[in-house]
Amino acid sequence: MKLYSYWRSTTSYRVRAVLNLKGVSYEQEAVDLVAGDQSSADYKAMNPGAGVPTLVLDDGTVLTQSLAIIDYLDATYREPSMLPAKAIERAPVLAAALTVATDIHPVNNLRVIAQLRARYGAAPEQTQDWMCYWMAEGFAALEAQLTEKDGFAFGDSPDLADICITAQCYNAHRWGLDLMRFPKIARIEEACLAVPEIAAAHPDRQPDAPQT
Ligand SMILES: N[C@@H](CCC(=O)N[C@@H](CS)C(=O)NCC(=O)O)C(=O)O
Repeated sequence: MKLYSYWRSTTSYRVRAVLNLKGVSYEQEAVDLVAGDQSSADYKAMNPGAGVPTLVLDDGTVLTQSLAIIDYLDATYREPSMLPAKAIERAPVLAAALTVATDIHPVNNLRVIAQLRARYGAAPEQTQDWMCYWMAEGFAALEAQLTEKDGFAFGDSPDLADICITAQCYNAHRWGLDLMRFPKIARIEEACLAVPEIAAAHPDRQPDAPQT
């Protein structure tokens, strides 16, 4: 299978982490978001949402939306599971993952920042303030939801919430949000990055990341 992704994309990071945890082999095709590759006609024919990731299966089936891709992977490659089997335990994990995926990420997306700049002339410090404001709002809500004791968000192995949180932490560092204010989240990131499969999904380790 082929994953269309961008090294810095947190939604791509989520899917890479799950593919790695489940031991699924895949090739990556870089979609350069800064160059605007996501808006090309060819790419939009595959992913009309003009975002990464897109997963193309070996039979040519195209999957979009990181959480839908993860759901497919979780149903197809059962171990390790990304969600608890019991509905009562699954709900809080999904709630935490969705806090990242639907409350934080959309207002922090590249296209939103581009519009803030283009329509309102936002200066770099204003876009940084915007990014950190929404991440801090979401992280404060998350911090109150998580049952983390000394490691993962809810259980004793990484689940969907851990993956979404860890990916979002990359963006938090990138934009200068101090994670000391969110000790559970900081510990979750540390625990997740100690897992080799998740560490291998980190943006800096992707083939399209700038080589330093
Ligand atoms: N909800 C979608 C969001 C996909 C998305 O927009 N990804 C970002 C990168 S993290 C992107 O491609 N942005 C491109 C843009 O805003 O132009 C998902 O979870 O897959």
